[in-house]
Amino acid sequence: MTFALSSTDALIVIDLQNDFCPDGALEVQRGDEIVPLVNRLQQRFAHVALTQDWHPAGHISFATSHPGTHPFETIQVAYGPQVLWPDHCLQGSEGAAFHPLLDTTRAEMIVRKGYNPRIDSYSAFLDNDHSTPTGLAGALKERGIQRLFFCGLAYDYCVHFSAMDAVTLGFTACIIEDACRAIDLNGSVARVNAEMQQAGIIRLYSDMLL
Ligand code: VGL
Ligand code: ZN
Repeated sequence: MTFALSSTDALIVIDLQNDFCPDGALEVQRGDEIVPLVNRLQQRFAHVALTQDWHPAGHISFATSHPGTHPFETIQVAYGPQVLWPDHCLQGSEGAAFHPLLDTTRAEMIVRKGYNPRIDSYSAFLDNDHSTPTGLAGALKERGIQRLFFCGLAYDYCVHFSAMDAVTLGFTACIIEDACRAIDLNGSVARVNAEMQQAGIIRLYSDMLL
């Protein structure tokens, strides 16, 4: 199966930042491998948006903000369970910068998320309280975009939550599997695959687009 792309399709590149690549603060294994493929995919789309995880010091998702906790533990916060992470993607830091080989020239929007110190934001559309919008959905809808293709890091966190919210917000959502890499914490990949299948999210491979 191949996909014919049109001007109502957009590529959403999630968090392709240094801290999620090898030797980064919250390394996703082989996260850097997808950069050349993501660059080629961008050439195929009339619309490209990038997201950037963008946390202040002392962010609620950092284990260091909760004495006695450790990274990768889950705690309860006001909006529900929150996985705690190593400090990462600090606003303005080298770790928060895009991978140096990522082509950022084609993006018509760069959406920053996770800048509220008290709410984490995995999704490109809504904070983890599921009520504070980033504005991306409105911007895409105003441009007449209906179908979204997701790639980037991490498959089982920010890519997954973005695709799920996209469906809820009325978009058709597709994930380009080989243009993602996963954290895979406590079986998260198997869990999100089941959830995404249930939600009608289409998983495909880049050769269907290139
Ligand atoms: C992400 C954990 C914490 C991601 C961001 O981009 O998937 N994961 N912050
Ligand atoms: Zn984060």
